[in-house]
Amino acid sequence: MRTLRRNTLCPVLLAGLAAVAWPQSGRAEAEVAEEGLPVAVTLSDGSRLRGTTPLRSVDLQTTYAELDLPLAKVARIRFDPRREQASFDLINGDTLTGVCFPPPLPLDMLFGRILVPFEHIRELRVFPKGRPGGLALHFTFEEEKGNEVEDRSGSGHHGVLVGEARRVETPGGQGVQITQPSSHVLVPAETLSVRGWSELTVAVRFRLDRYTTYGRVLSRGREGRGGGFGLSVGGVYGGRPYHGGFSVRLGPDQSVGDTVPRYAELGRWYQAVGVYDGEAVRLYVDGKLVSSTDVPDKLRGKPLHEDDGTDLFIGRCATRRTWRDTHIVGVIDEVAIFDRALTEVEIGELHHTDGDGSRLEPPPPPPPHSWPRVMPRFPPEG
Ligand SMILES: [Ca+2]
Repeated sequence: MRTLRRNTLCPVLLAGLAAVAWPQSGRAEAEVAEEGLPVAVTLSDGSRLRGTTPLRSVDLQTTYAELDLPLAKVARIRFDPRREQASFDLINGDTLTGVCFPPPLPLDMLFGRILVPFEHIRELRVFPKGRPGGLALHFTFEEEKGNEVEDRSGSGHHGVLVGEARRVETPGGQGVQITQPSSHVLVPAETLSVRGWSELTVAVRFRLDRYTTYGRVLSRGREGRGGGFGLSVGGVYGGRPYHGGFSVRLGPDQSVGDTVPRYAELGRWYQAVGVYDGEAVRLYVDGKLVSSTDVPDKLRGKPLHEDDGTDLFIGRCATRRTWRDTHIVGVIDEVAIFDRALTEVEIGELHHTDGDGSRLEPPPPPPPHSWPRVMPRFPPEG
């Protein structure tokens, strides 16, 4: 085990540890990997490290108490440049500030364990879900019975077909067709919440057969109030094309996102991917970046916010539940949600590569019977 010291933060030197930094046996490595919390560390010089840490808690001295905060309840820790204050964003949306002098952070990376002194750390983000690749929900709509929609990520975020939503043939086997205002796929609030997530990626494949007002493909919210994210492809309003976009909610009345001109032609399959990484909100269509909005300074790095009772609607708007034109008319397939920001390379692979690594023809036309599956694992950031 080695301690990362001042002026030794360059990736070249870190990589140089590779040959000597496999101290544990294979069994011990597996135990650490199973138990460790995924984290991303931003250092004072701006470089970023990803890995897992076996650290369970951090002491924080506030003006009123000394707290031993479980790291699994923390979304983000920020240190001010003079190290006089630390700010803890918790997964329930609370923020605590105080004085914090923890021991060096043990970080298990691709090449073994290093110790990162906290005086080098500007920001630490924690990903409490702990699944490989951060996949939190995956709907393929294949081989299912009744109205149940199975979450293939293993996270238990199952959904249900509502109203007239029904399974139909797609280039990826089966998907869900939506034709009625009262129809959608529902993942209820008690099943999935994105509150407190530091990062997010959502992906969906769809085909529109007719335009409605918003083209709201993925929508979190409860009646009258939006949730952690929303993704629209656009529609028609007053006879004119209506914009689409991807946005995230970072506070009760604070959303960040971008609007883009309606991009979906009728009758053609697309894949849309929305990403939030704390710094920017991005929208990709068919693997290519189409918009990017920087998060304002005062909101930068904030975790996602949403209220209790926030559902996920797939195929219609979750907030205007009584309106008759906020659904889509079309077909949806391959919905995936990750609790981390996928890189541009990973998004390209998500679009073009299936789990076995075989290449697919780029759309259009849609490939016949072999859509990409979400990859079970991802290479670490280089
Ligand atoms: Ca499918």
